[in-house]
Amino acid sequence: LQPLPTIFDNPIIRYDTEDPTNKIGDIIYTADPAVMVKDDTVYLYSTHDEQALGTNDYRMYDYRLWTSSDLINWENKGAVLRYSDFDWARGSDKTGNAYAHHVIHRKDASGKSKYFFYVTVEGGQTNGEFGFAIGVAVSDSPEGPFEDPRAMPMIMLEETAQYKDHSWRNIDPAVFIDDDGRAYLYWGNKQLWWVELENDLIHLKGEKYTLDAQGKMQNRDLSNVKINAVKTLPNFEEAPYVSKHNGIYYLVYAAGFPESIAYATSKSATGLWKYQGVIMEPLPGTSTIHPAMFEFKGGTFLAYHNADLPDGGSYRRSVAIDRVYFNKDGTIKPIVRTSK
Ligand code: FUB
Repeated sequence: LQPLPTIFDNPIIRYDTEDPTNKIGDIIYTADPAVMVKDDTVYLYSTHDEQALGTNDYRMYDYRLWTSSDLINWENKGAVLRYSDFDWARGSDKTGNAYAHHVIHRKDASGKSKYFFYVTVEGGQTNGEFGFAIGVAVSDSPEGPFEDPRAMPMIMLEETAQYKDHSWRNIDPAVFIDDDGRAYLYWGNKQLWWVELENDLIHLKGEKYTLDAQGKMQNRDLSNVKINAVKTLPNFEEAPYVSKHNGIYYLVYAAGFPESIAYATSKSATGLWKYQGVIMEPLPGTSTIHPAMFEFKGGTFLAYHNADLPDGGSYRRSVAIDRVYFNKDGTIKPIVRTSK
């Protein structure tokens, strides 16, 4: 058995290239890691920063997939989903920026695995106001192609209308499937929200709708849907990520601005979340940090992003991984950042 890595050649994603070893080619900037583990393979889905040097805004059009069986060697699987794959995605600047996302898998009734890709893209508003919305695309393969089964977002601006001033309040989806099979969608900026999902993982629990002749959702009615706000997380900024380790539920998130990584623990996926502190301080050169905590071959790891590639910055970020170590009481030791 190969020992699990404790030191990483961070950032782990450096080049966009035909070379599947990710060792040569043009520099690629990646951010917002979301990790899915299946059959001894780690599927790391990242966003993709394409901003020109010296310009201060996000330019993000597609989602990239990187796979590994040892967390050291990464294979570049290219772009597996784009904002333009969502018919409703369109921002005020006629683009549809593809912000952070999450990918999970679950077997359907016939025992076949399905892959669910939750995204943040601009568009989909019904009231003429532009903002970010959360959607989902589904595939039979972790490498896609992913298709939008709803043809409309899951969460739009009106669902969180208490925060009217804030058009990017519905970002950063993370889905957690509990041991009893119930699934929850978490998301938010400044305010953390969660909602239970239907078994199909593409509708909100209680969501009503009709289908038109083309099978597209219409007449959406959320009057029976309960959208919950979590109030116990100090400095919650964005990027929630829920996972379970040794019987404890963990919620890691980006806190404050510039962002650090903080976390909370709970006895259930629905809270009450108890704040436990900061495990990584803000990083040089980037105001965001976007954590994802996952288990692989018996170890626990934290993926996040830094700005450590040449010409890196807040809009030219890079995915990194480090090891997570727990204290006996389940609290997390401060993460030690490594590089080679
Ligand atoms: O990458 C765009 C946004 O920056 C993400 O949605 C946030 O989590 C932050 O990383």
